[in-house]
Amino acid sequence: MAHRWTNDLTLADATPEAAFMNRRQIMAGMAGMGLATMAGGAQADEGLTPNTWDEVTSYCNFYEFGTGKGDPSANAHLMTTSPWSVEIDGLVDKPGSYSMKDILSAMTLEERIYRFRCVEAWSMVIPWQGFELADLLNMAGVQEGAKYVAFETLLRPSEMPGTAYRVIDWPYREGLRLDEAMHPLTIMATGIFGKPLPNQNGAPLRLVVPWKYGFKSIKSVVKITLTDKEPPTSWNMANAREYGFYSNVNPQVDHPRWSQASEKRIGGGLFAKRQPSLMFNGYEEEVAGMYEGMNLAKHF
Ligand SMILES: Nc1nc2c(c(=O)[nH]1)N[C@H]1C(S)=C(S)[C@@H](COP(=O)(O)O)O[C@H]1N2
Ligand SMILES: [Mo]
Repeated sequence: MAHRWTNDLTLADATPEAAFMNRRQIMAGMAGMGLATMAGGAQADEGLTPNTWDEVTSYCNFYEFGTGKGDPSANAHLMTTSPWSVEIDGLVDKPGSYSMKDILSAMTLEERIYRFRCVEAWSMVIPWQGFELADLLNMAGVQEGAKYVAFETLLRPSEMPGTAYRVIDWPYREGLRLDEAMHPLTIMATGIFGKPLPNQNGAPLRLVVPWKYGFKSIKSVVKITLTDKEPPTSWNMANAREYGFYSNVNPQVDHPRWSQASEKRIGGGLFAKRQPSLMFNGYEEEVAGMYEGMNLAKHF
């Protein structure tokens, strides 16, 4: 499903919802034959039946627009997402301001259906469109000595009513180790369900790291910095005891205030059973090697 982005072709043209639905049926059929359809370990099993558009776009966390699950869908229309550019700086060969247009014309968009697991112990399955973060970082030219990647979300208080409250120290900041950032499962998403990313889901460009808790998947990114030091991250700064830098999904390491052993699948209905959470959110085979020899309870 790899697809070359051109400026006269919108993502909706590339993957209209009807075609997407057909693809879902095809995937369901392949699942029946026991075939894996996705690179990167995402198998077409029952657990990967995507959530609905309404679930993904109305049950959100985007604290810049309020802390309620419905606040982002109610308020994120206030955010201007065009024009948009991303500042890429630090240990790169070509630092500068990259416009969304320049980025999209250079990147190959593809579809990735990923499990998404929030640290609050709920989960969804989301069909993203986007490109590998590695491609963007390689475009900027990662210099020797870079060990981490830091990200920042737009901070525009006039369009973000939630930033009037110091729930966290704005702007929202996240970070990855360089090998995590360069991993082929790590994408920058530009769309969901074959449509451009709605503002509440982090338009026009948001990180998706499927083996980590959802808060690592920072939305509406305006700045990417390559650095040699572990960067400060918003949730870790807010409460280091509860939110570690790594935040890999790990059913064996509980949050100090709740168990991470199971999760509630959004849309499962009021009486749905919780489902067991998976090590690295089901991507263990692909990513565990990056953490070999690390004490995952200590580096949580
Ligand atoms: N800038 C920013 N990014 C953010 C958040 C946020 O509040 N602000 N919330 C995070 C959390 S806790 C989760 S679970 C996911 C939710 O993504 P979704 O609403 O698209 O499902 O976004 C993450 N990225
Ligand atoms: Mo989250």
